[in-house]
Amino acid sequence: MSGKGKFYITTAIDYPNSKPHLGHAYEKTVADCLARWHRLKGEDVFFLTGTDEHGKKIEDAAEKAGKEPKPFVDAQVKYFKELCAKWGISYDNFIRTTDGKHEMICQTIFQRVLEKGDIYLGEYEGLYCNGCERFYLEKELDSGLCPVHMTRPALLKEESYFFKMNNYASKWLEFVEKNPGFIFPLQRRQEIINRVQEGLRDLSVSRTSFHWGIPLKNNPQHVIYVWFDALLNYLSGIDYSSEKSKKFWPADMHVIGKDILWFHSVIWPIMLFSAGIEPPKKIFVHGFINDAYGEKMSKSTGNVIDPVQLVEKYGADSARYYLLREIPMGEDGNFSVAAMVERHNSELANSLGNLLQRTLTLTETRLDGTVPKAKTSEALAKQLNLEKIGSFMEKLEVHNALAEIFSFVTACNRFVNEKEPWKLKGKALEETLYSLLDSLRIIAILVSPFMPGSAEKISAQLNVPLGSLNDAKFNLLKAGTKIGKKEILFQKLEAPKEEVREGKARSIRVSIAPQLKELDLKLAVAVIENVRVKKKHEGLDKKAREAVKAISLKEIEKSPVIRGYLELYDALKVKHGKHAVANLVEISAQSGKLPTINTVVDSYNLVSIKKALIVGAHDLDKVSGNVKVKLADGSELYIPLGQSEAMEVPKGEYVFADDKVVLCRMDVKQGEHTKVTNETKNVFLYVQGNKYTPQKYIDDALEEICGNIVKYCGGSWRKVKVE
Ligand code: ME8
Repeated sequence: MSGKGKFYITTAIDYPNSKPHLGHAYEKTVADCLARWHRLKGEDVFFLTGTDEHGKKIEDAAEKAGKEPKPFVDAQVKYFKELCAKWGISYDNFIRTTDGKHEMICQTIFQRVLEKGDIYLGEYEGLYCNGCERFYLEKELDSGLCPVHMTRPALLKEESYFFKMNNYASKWLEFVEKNPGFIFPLQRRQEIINRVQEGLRDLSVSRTSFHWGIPLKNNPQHVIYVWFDALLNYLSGIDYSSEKSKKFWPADMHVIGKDILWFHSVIWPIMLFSAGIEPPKKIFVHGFINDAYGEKMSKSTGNVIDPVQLVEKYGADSARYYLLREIPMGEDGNFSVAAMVERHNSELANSLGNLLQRTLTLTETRLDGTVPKAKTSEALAKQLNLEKIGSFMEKLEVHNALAEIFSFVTACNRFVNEKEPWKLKGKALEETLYSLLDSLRIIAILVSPFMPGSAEKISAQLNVPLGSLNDAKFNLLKAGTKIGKKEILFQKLEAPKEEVREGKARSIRVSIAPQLKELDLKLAVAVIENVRVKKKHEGLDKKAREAVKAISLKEIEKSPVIRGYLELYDALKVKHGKHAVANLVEISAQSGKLPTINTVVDSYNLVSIKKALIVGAHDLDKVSGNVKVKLADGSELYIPLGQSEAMEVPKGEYVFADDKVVLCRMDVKQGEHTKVTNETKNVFLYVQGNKYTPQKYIDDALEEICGNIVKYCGGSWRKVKVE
């Protein structure tokens, strides 16, 4: 230990009523990555995870399985431990709420709060959802159903102990004001504050209608409410009141999902206030993992991915890399094996794996497998921005930290291509290979929180110990080191056949080239699935006529939105004539109506002229792979509307290209082969913005357009993230 301080991090404890799912694996991976990062910094880390084993939900699941609750959970917990082992989750303790020590600590704290006068005995009548293990008010239900599980809560009436939460509402508000980072990300904070400001209801904290729980010391008819019991795992997991707990409490971070924020950010600190214990420092809320279509994974939909089988087949580091790189922290993310395999092949196998392979092969063949005496190229070393990586990690922007590390991997590959070491000799060869070996040593350290297995493999092949963040400095690789045995780091993976379910559009990724982002090109993108395109629609025609009447060409031409596009074209030094939107308005003004194409195109043209925005749409099923918005180098081909001959796109324009061809040019010179026709089932649509359009302006436009399309053509839509 370096004496740099402690870091106590926890995950939620999972209900073991069924096998673990990908959401559980994601949460543990996020927490594990942070735990490993803090260990790398030399901090004394304690990482706790575990299972939440009491309550009605577990009792019911055990009964269904024909077992007593304890043997049932004993068997189930094995799956959660297996998950941790397979995913490389480096916990320091795995707490089970059926552990005797935990039960004792719960009873003690409950008693303490009772004696303080914050708990009283009463009677409760209310609607209880077993899935959530909580009561609901009528107004909180969705057509009488639990909003999470879509099941009807049961009406329960029983004697219960109540916790007077409102005694601590103002203390809580003060605490949160003093600790603005307590709930992270920030946007979740205000909503919780508003709810607390409305006042807090007394919380029922014991149950008598079933027995699978921790009995109260003073009244064993009652078992402790499962959430009161579960939250205390964060204290019992470090042996509350031991030396260890004195050192590690308060917890630095509870990593949880968005559905249980209320319990962690309000109930938990208030329990601690009452018990006279310091509250934790931060509640870090991650988003949910959905399936490739953005739908919740559930057994009934049949879209559940078994996290253990997944890593057995594809490897833990690929899955960890994908989840940590793909999903901006705090946001929901879609998971598809195809997208994971794509990242694995391009970023892990081609980029990192290839760099290691090339460097080791050259060292072996040209330098007899021995690290030469040389120094790392300063130009290359400058490409690694450790400060930026560290700052992303501190801000909990784990995806950005990983992207920054990989931009150094790219820089190393560029260095190889520029230096062409296979052509070099003597000092030049030695300096080049030393630079690469030394950089790989540092890369291994930096990727170790994200991909611990691969980091170990890189170090072993370099034949150096992995080291800590202190060792992530250049020129520490010792000359004379004999490199280890070579081994392929990432085997290329076969992409599974994209599974397209009936009436469902496949998932698609969209990225904008950095140069275009710098010029403030913005996008809002959606997929609309299962549309029924018609030639025309009376209601739509009427709306279009009204829209045309309301618009003036002069105003459109003066609009800052249009100016933004034209300035963008000027910055790219490309020729442009009348703007596409102005063109559309002009044509429409002449005939008094928008040109009728089909109900999808008409639906978006309507918003396009109203908001002066460029909108493009394609038949998603004719788009190959993913879409990149990039600068044309003059060699790209596209087929203009109504033609069959391909022509070249002028250099300097930007284009929307799929994996094979250009779909359309910058001001929506739509290509022929992906245009939306009456046969189209699924649509890929985007709204282009520029420096004069706040993201919200184009997001709102997207929402309006998709609303129109669904109204006139049916189907449903979902937003697509832009990278
Ligand atoms: O809530 N994506 O247990 P749990 C990401 N026992 N995370 C998800 C997810 C998804 N699709 N589905 C669930 C409980 N989670 C309680 C916790 S803590 C004192 C008690 C997350 O098994 C969820 O948000 O239902 C939670 O953080 C964790 O998985 C365990 O969920």
